[in-house]
Amino acid sequence: MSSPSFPSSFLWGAATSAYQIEGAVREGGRTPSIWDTFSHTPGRTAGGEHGDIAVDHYHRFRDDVAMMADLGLDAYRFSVSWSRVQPTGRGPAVQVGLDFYRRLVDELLARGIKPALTLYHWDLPQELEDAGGWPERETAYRFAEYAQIVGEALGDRVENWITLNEPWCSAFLGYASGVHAPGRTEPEASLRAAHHLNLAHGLGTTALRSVMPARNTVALSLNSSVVRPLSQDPADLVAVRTIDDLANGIFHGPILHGAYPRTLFDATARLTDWSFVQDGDLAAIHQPLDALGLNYYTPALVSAAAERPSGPRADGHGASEHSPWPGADDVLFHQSPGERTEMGWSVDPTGLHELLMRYTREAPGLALYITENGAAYDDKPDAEGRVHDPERVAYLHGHLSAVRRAIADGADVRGYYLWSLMDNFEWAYGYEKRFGAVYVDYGTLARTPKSSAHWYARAARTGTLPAVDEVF
Ligand code: PNW
Repeated sequence: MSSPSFPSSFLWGAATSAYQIEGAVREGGRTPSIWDTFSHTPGRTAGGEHGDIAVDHYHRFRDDVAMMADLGLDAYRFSVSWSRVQPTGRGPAVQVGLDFYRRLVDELLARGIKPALTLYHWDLPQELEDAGGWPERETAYRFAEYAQIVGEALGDRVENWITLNEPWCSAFLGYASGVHAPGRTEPEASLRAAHHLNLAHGLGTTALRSVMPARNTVALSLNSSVVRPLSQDPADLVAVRTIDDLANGIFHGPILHGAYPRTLFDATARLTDWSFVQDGDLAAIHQPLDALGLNYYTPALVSAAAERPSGPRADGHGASEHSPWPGADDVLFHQSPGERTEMGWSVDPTGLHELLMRYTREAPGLALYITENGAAYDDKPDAEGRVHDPERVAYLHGHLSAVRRAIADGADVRGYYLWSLMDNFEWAYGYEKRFGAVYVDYGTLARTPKSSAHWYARAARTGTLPAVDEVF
């Protein structure tokens, strides 16, 4: 049975990030980022795993680009390692670092693949963390300088730019729950981090525009949550509001509308008076965007809690006694119904449709991209070395169908980047969680497209979704 088509200009892409795939952490003058430090600190990542070698993309990028071309991808989203380009997080750039990305981009362009460059996917130069990290305002200024350097170097060949990936994770997993680098558990500092990430986005956008051709686009990627109430009880609806502010409004408020939600100030009043927001900051943050990137995996289900329960939380954000939701001690997270991926995240494509429609209302006329969507499954090669991943095919089919439905309902969705091109270092979970459409053998580092990669390649080629049981 054939399905309705996507617009012919729809971009079929895949995404990765620097620390998760590159390896070569000491080459070309690169210095440690907070993820090098964190992953080499005992007890921080599963099995003590780290990205020293990762999937060795730094040395294999030509083959990886050839593989993308074989899969018929239109677009590839990658990130730049800040400390490869500016080892101390300040001052002049290292040419070797910039050259790596220039070669990668040229290889992509030669194969007709559009690069989408993310400036910051969580790997802050350690020196900047030693000076205080994102809770310090200075880090936002450093980011703007770094953005300008990369914009000057690559603005002539990269059209699509993303300032930050998922500032929620940087601020709240990094500085509140501490399950991500730098592993700090300071609720007040995490709110300052969120504001300085917003400021970095705004100043970075302005810096990019000052050095790049006007045709280039600047966006950011949010892991905006779809937050649902456990019941229609008014207290549960307040819980939704609180989490929606802390997950979404704290970023899209200032970025899209030039203001933080008032209810966010109420919820966090016990922790901070927000006096770190200086005059002019909101105007600096509120820069026109060319597009908004949305990363979607699973919805959240919340209720009000009479008192904070003890024991591990059910929010799927990793094991920590410390909450990534500062000020929301009165909110309880529940496991959403339905089937789950290896991450324990429920599979629910209706959340993606809801998210796209929400941002269509929130930012009328703004182009939207899904800059990440995908799932981890326990993939294993069979006797012939083939990797069959019907669950991932079903996940992609369901979520791409939701995207198409949103387009039919009026959402201006321009493209989709599957997370991830290939298996890689899944942060605190190490290498055990496989998100790739391409399987990586961690012994040999050989790449083998899974059946989902072949399925996706067919979708990209035809602009329609093959049936889930079609295997290529
Ligand atoms: C995103 N959460 O991470 C990242 O952008 C990717 O680098 C990552 O590999 C991918 O999704 C899969 O995890 C997230 O706890 C990590 O809500 C954690 C959360 C959300 C996104």
